[in-house]
Amino acid sequence: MQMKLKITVVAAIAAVASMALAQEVQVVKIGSVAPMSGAQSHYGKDNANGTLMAAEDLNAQNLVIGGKKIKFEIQVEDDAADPKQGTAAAQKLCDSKVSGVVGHLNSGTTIPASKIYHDCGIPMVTGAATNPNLTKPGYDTTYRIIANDNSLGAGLAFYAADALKVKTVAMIDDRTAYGQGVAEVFKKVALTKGIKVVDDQFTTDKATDFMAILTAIKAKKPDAIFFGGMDPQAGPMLRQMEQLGMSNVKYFGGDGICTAEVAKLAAGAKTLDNVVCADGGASLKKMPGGEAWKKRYDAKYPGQFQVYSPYTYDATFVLVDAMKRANSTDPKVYIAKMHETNLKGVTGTISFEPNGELKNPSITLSHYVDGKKTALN
Ligand code: ABU
Repeated sequence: MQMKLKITVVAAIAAVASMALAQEVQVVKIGSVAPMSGAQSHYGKDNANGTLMAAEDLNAQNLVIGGKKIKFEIQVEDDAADPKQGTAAAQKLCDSKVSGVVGHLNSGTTIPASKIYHDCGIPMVTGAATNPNLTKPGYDTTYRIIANDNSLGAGLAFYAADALKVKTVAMIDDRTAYGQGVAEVFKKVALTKGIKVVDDQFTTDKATDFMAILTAIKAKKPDAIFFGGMDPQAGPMLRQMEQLGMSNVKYFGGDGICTAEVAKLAAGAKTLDNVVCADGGASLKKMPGGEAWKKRYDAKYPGQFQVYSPYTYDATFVLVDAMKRANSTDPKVYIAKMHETNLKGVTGTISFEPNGELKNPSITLSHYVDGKKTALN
């Protein structure tokens, strides 16, 4: 009788202890890093919004990992699209002991930062940086959930040659890892398709006056310009093309110009109608649940949608999905589960190649109709 009572008391104490443990809340920090200041801050805000929205949705699930209730907190860092600030932000996130990182946005910041995350053993998932060199070192900490520039540049070159019958093109890039890289891919594939490259110009990711290079290009009478760069340059460039009477010149670019903002920055220039750009994934219409997700996003962050937030949303879920499968939020433990990812996200089903690239990436070409980005495929 006494023995039975003892066992019951011990069982009750164990149950209370395990309930207390389950109720203990552990804060798990996830880093979000992108340009939050400067001319590219609209991309950065959109990226951070995707991650914040994911954390809110995950917190509503009251997840228990490793016996503890988990509350996710997002630590937003600003790398200002600058490689040096990018590595400083990466080191700060390592020092803050975040469990994972969503970012960076620019290839020029993401590539050097990826080594820092590798050295401190923290997985990073980018939903925006597209330079193929990112995954070349084969770090087990580096993942990308968007198509890379090999797909974007080639897709645009095929469309230029096959659908639009472009015969001559002038190249411009902003000398960043992304801009130069995507322009090189486009050029290489365009040449194989018989397109003649009549000029090769470059600028910077800070410039806003392109009159000199556009005037030089105009003299070569190209059918099209390919611009490797971002919208703070593409917008004014489109305006200046109109001022120079280059209204019939097609204008190609990758995901960096495929934003809502480029239409604003072009400020009514008719040349916006000549833009064909490529995103490294499905259009929102074709994403599973994409339109419903966008409605929720717009309600939370009116007027802030650009390009990458569905990917940063999914990137956050990818990290947490690996934590759940490992039953640990410790990056040194859950990292082993990253390669086994098979997650149905907003952007599609996400799984990885051995080097951390997305398996089966798709691209979407878009143009602008009445100032609104509209998918072509
Ligand atoms: N993917 C275009 C913008 C970000 C980057 O790769 O630099």
